[in-house]
Amino acid sequence: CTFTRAITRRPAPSIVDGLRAEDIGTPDLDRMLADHADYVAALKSTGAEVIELPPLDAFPDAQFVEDTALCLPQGAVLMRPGAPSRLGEVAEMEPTLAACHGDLRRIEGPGFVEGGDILVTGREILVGRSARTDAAGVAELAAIASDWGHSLREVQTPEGVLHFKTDCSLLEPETILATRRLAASGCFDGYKVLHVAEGEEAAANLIRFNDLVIMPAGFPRTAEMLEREGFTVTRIGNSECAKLDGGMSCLSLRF
Ligand code: CIR
Repeated sequence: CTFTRAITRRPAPSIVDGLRAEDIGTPDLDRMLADHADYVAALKSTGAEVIELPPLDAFPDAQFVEDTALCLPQGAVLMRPGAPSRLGEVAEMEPTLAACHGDLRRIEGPGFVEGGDILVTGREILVGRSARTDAAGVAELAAIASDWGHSLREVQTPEGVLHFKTDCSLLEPETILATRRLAASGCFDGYKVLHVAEGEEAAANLIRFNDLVIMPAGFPRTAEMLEREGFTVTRIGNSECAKLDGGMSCLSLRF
C-alpha cells in the first residue's frame, strides 16, 4: 500500500462516447474534470508524485488508465484490452512507462487482459476472467508474473460485472473490501474481508493509496464502516465516471 508515484490522464471531450453497459446519462466534462482534479490532489496529498498525461480525444475511455498496464516492483506489463476501442490506449501509455518504470513487458496476444481485472494483494496476483479478460491473456500474464517471482491465481469476475475490481479493492496486504456477491464465490478465502454496505455495491471500487482510502462520494454507510475500522477516508465525486462504469481504481496507475 506504499506508492511513490501515480499516472493519470485528464478526460477529453470525447468522454460522451465512452463505453457503458447501460446508458444512465451523458457524462458532463466540466464536472468530470473537477472531480478528476480532486482525485489527483488526493493522490498528491499523500506525498506521491503524479504524472498527469494530457487528454486523448481519439480514445473516449483513456482517462481509465488502469486498464492499460500492470505496475509491479519488477517492472510494468502492458495490457491488451478486450474492448477493441481501447486497444490503442496501450501505445499511448507505453512511452511514459518506458521512461519511469524499468523493465517493460507486454501481453502480445491473441489473448486479452485489462488492468481492471487484476488485484495485487500482499501475497499474490488475482486475475478475474471477464468479458474483457480471457484465459489466453491470463496465461500470458501468469508467465510474466512467474518470471518476476509472483504467484498468480485465476478467478472469475461475476456475470454482468465489468471488471473484477469493480467489486473489490485492497485495503491492507491481507484485507479486502468486496461486495457480498463477489466474496460469496470464495475467491478471498483466507483473507480478512470487509463487505460494502447493502445497496452500496458501487463503493467497492476504491483505492488504498498510502495513508488514504480514496473512495467515491455518496456511500455513507461503507465510508463510516471503514472509518470505524481505522482507515482515513477521502471522498471524491464520481458521478460522471460512474456513467461510464469507471471508478477510483480505473483513474490511475500506482507504483
Ligand atoms: C470501459 O468500459 O472500458 C470504460 N467505460 C470503463 C473502464 C473502467 N475501468 C476499470 O474498471 N478499471
